Amino acid sequence: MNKRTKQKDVRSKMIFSKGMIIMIAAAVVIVSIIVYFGMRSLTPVNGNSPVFAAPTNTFIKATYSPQSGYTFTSQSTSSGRNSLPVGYNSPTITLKQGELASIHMINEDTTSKHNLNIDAFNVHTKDLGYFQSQSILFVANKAGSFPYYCTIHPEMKGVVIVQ
Ligand SMILES: [Cu+2]
Repeated sequence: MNKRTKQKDVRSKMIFSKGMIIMIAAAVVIVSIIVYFGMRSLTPVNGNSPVFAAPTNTFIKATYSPQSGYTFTSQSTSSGRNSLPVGYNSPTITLKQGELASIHMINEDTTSKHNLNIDAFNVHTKDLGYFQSQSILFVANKAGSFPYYCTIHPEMKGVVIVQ
C-alpha cells in the first residue's frame, strides 16, 4: 500500500466513524424523547413518578341538546361498579381510594368548547373543541365526594365519589 492510498483509507475510516457517532447521538436523543414522554404519560397529574398499572377508565363526553342544554354525559365506563347507561347526564364517577384512574373526555358538542376539571386531584383538561379529546391520569388518593365541572359552563357539573 502506498502513502496516498493509506491517507485515503484513514480519511474514509474517520468519515465513517463520524457518521456513526452522529447516528448514535441521534438514536440516543430519539430514545430519550420517547422515554421522557412515555414516563410523563405514565405519571399521574397528582403524583411525581410513573405508575406501571392499568388504570380504571372513565369515558365522558360533553354534549349539548336543546332539552338538557350543556351537560356531561356518560360515554361508557369500565364494567362493574362504574358502569352507567350510555347517555346518562352528569354521571357520578365512582372510584376506589388509592386506585389509578384515567378520565377520557371528548367534546361532542358542535356549538362550544368544553373542559373538565377535578380540583381535588389536579385534573384539568384543555378547552377542547368539537371532537377533540384528552385523557388524564390521576390517583384517587383521598376518600370523599368531589365536584367535577366545566369552567365555561357552570351548569356542567357532577360528582366524583372516592370510597
Ligand atoms: Cu362546557
